[in-house]
Amino acid sequence: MSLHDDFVDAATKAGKEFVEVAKGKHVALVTHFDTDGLSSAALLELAFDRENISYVTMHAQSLDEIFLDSVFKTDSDVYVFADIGATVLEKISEFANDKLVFVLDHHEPSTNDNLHLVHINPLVSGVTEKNSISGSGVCYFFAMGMNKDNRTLAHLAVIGAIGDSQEDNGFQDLNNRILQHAVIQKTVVLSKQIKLYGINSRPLLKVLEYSSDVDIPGVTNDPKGVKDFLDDLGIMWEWNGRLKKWFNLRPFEQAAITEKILELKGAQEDDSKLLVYAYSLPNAPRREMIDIRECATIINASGRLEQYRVGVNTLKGDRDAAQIASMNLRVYKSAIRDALQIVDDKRAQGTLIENDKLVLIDFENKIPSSIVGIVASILARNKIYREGVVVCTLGETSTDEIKVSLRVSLSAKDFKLQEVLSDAVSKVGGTSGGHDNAAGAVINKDKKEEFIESIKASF
Ligand SMILES: [Mn+2]
Repeated sequence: MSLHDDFVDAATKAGKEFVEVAKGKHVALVTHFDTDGLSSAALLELAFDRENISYVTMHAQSLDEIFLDSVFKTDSDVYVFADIGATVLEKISEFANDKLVFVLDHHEPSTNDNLHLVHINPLVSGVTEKNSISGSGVCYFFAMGMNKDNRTLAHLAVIGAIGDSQEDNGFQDLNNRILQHAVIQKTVVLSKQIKLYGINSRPLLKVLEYSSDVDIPGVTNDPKGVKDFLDDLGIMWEWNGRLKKWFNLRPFEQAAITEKILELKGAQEDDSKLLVYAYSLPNAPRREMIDIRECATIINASGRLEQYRVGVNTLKGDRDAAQIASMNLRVYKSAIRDALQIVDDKRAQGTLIENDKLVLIDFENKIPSSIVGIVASILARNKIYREGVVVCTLGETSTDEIKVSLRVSLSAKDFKLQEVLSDAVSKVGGTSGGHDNAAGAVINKDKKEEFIESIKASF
């Protein structure tokens, strides 16, 4: 048996064990707040429903003591952590006392000690390759142990894996097994498609104009070229005054566009780079969620805006939730635009802390604190700062705390951001976590100035 089989075995056995004790009882479910975490929640909730297990679901970006305390105060019969928990196993077991806990995760475990909890993790089973399986994938095999009928939920684990960027022109072994289950269940349709992003959500004209991934000669970044291109193929880009989208085209028109693009690219690149796998959800609650990549982006936005229930219910197929989720994506994108505008404004006013080692932006309460991390990542990736400049962003949470994110620009090496941050946090109190080139913390609002001074002194 391979290590992959060992892992699947461990996960399904745990699922079987779980259902025996949890049937007809109450479960507290805690998941990560990103697409993979929300997919884990949707998958497990549907599996719980099938067994008459009642539940309360909570979501978090990281597990601090206040949060764990509230989890174990729910007085549930069983506790399940999904796509979260592996990095704080000791802390969980401390709060759990003798309660029955399952941790279903794929993050690096904080200990190998056999604590008093069931920990299902590919890394524990010795599966060490990167991107082998997502948190929701772990939940999928666990749910298969609960009841084989849960194979109808495989598509949720495919969404989670794509949300965690585990797809790279196909999947690794464990994810691939899940994909096969979903394809057989017809909950995911697999096809090869020209590499155009936003194909179901943006008008065809825009999809072609912004096709920088493919870089079509005479078409990409050329609005007139796009129209000429479609005219030549005899394809109309609008109908009754509405701009057409890819799904409005007939299959032969889609094929003609694909062929023409491959022809225009000629011998420059081989087709395998231009044609990518497309994963579609035939039962998606809305058109723009048919493409799993787009669906994952939409779910992520609801998570970032702390509208977890909207994300989970959308994944469970709720049409009303899906409508709000689509709106949330627009809200999220505009929040990011606002944040970047604030940076420009502050720079113009000279109120930005910016030198050749550190850029520090205090967003106060002007953006949702849940996006300070992503904004720091965007700034660090944007090539506006030279390699190795540390970007620090701060924002106020709704509970009057300060969320801090640290990133290093252009993935410079030899940084120990987590150490630097935990040093600074240890002086003012609070919690921190992360790794060498991305770290985050939560501190008390009263300690903000002191903390900023300490970070400034660190670089
Ligand atoms: Mn994950």
